[in-house]
Amino acid sequence: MDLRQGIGLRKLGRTVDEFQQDLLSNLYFRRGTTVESASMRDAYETLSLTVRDHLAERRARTAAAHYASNPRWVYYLSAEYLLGAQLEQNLLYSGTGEIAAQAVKSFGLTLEEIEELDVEPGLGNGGLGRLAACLVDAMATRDIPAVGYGIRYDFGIFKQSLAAGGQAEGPDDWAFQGNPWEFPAPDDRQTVGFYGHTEPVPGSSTRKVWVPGEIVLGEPSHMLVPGYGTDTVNIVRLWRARGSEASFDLSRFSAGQYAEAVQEAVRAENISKVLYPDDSTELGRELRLKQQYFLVSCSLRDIIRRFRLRNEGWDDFPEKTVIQLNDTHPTIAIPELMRLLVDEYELDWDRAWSITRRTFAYTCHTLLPEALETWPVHVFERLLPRHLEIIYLINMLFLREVEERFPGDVARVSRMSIIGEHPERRVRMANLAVVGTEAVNGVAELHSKLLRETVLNDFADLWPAKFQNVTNGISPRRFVKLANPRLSDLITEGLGDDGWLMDLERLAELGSLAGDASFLERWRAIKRANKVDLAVGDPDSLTDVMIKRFHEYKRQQLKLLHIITLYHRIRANPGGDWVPRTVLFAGKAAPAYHAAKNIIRLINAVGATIAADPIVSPYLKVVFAENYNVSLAERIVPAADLSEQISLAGKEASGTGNMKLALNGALTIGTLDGANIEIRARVGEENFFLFGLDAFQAAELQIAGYRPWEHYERDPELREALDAINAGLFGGVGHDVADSLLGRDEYLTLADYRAYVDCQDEVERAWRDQDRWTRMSVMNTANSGFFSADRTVADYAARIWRVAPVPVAKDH
Ligand code: NBY
Repeated sequence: MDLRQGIGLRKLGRTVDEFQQDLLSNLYFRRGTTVESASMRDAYETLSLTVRDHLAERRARTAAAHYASNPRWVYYLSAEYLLGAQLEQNLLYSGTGEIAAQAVKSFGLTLEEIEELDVEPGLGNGGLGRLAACLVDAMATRDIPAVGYGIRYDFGIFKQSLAAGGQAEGPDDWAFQGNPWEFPAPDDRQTVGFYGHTEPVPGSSTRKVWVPGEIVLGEPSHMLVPGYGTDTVNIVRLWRARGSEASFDLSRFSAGQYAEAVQEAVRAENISKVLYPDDSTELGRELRLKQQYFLVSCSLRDIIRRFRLRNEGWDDFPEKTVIQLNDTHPTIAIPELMRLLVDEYELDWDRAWSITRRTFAYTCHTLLPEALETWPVHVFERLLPRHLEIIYLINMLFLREVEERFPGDVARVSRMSIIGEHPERRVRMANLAVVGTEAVNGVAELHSKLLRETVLNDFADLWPAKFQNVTNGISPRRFVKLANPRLSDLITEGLGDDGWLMDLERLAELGSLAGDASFLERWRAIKRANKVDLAVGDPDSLTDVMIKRFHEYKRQQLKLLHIITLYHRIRANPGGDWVPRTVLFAGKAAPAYHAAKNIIRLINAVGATIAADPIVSPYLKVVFAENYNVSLAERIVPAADLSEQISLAGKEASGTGNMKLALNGALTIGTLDGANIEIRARVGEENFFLFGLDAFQAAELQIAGYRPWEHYERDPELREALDAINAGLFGGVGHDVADSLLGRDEYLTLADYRAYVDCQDEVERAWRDQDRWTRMSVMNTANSGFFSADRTVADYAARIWRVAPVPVAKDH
């Protein structure tokens, strides 16, 4: 009998009583404990398992639908996923929130207290990792057959705390008490090789045999990724490194050499031990390249296994498979697929290359030249000798093509080469990613344009059709419905139903309510209530937030100069009619990025000086919230009045926090950078505070020769701010920050200072008219529907992936 057709599952609880029974049965049979002896942890695990079952049931139907249709699959390869807390999300997506709340109440518990035990898997650094999470959410919501592949790091992004006003880092042992959301799948484990040497294959000029010097196992587990308002449940499959059974040396153990006995296993397991905190400049650390290859090797074999379950031969592979590379981190997948096809499956080179190129697509997330990954050739040669040979051959054939198109253009050939020669020989991963893929995209209009015109200009000349834009987006479920329930209810009431959660452009209908006084009153009351919940400052003050990774190009230091200027103005005129402001910073700095950590230190020093000042503190408060992560973002975003998006134009690829804040009714003060430009175009110039140089002007200024010192001399308020730092007003902290601004000021902070401060004065004028402000706030929400990740995914699906949805049958 075919189980897939005949037997249905016993129904999962849909009433409070049934849900209670499911809880009990999971408590007894899966937790192995009793009501009398259950701990809070048992309650959390039991509830999670019970909710998970609802998704797992949908997962089974999803798999059946996918199996039946043998569709074209999207495989998203990403070294990072910032999935956020799971319990609250899965209660919502499974539609069990109400009955679960009542069921746990009968045990004397509340959902809120149980949710506090839910630890978010911090398997990413920032925007790139959170984008991956929003895209897999949207792919499931759009019924696209997809698998996200990643690494199951034992330790996620470090925990940040403040010690003496500076950033301290601690380990993030996120799964220390277990993770009820993942399913281990040891049968699908893979074997990965490293090091070793290659040997020729007699009679073949392209095939080689790679004899690795180290073998590591990759063991997958998956987390469920439910769609919203649909029955699709996709998965994210995460690989964890293990030593093989043979890696335990019993004879050494017996001889008392305990550390030596396990050293090989430890070495293997270190591969997935810890997420690299983006150090912005690549230090060429071998372990990171090992992680990348580990992810790629396990994932490609899994993708091929899945393909061969359903198909024969290789010609269909690019028809049935698209592999999206999330930045260059998984780019070794290109030579790895070539190696598998040529060496292991014995395809000839040209056929393998044609398949490979048609299978991959690449998303770039940066414009900073120093953030483009390169690896020293000698590191590659040692760790992945066969891959380096393949890269050399790819490069030789590619450069031949370039020479034919641009005869005699030696400079162009050396710029485009996958191997850079100076100052040392390095593999340029972005070049490899462009050469080995069918489509390349940036993440906002300006970013994609600058990629074509600057960083990847030579490639765009050669293959103009390959380059596309797909503007980023965010999940409205997590960042409006879950984060901001009050606003969600008001929106649903205003629009008449909650269809906007799957069709965010419908928010435009709110525009007509922006003239309704009672609607505005409620809108304002919600913002205030969210500020009360956040509890960082006076809820009636202007809550001004800058929440993102710390990086000089993002210019937290510009915000700081503005704060110091406000401080001076208030001190000079204590009786003035000042707009009370609470400035909230949150974000992590890479542990080795000293300039960014110095800015954090100065923020806290300035905050302390202000807090201790009886004249200024009634009007101005500076708060640094520790350990910014997805959960904290969900609390801050709904409470923000003003969103700081003040990067130097031409540096921020897109930004996604800017979208979350605008969608929740914060007004943006920002430069013409990344997606700010598209936000402004949609919400309207009159509802956006624009200032500063544009990308073109910034580049011109750099070329003409920028002298920050002149701004210091010309602008008394700026001079006063920098002098105050250097005079030790903030506990002697910040000389390094001031020196860097007066020295090179790489990101033109001083050049934009006056425009920024004047624009902040505009902000305060708008704030004084609360009706006007609230209307502007509504218009921001109403016109941000474009920034749904559902739209982003629809764009990828139509223009890059060429995939169609596969609906999953409802359970009857
Ligand atoms: O990707 C961010 C961009 O800065 C932001 O503008 C964009 O909105 C977002 C999504 O497209 N990039 C980003 O978050 N990058 C990283 O987190 C990252 C992580 C690791 C490394 C480099 C960058 N690394 O080299 O290890």
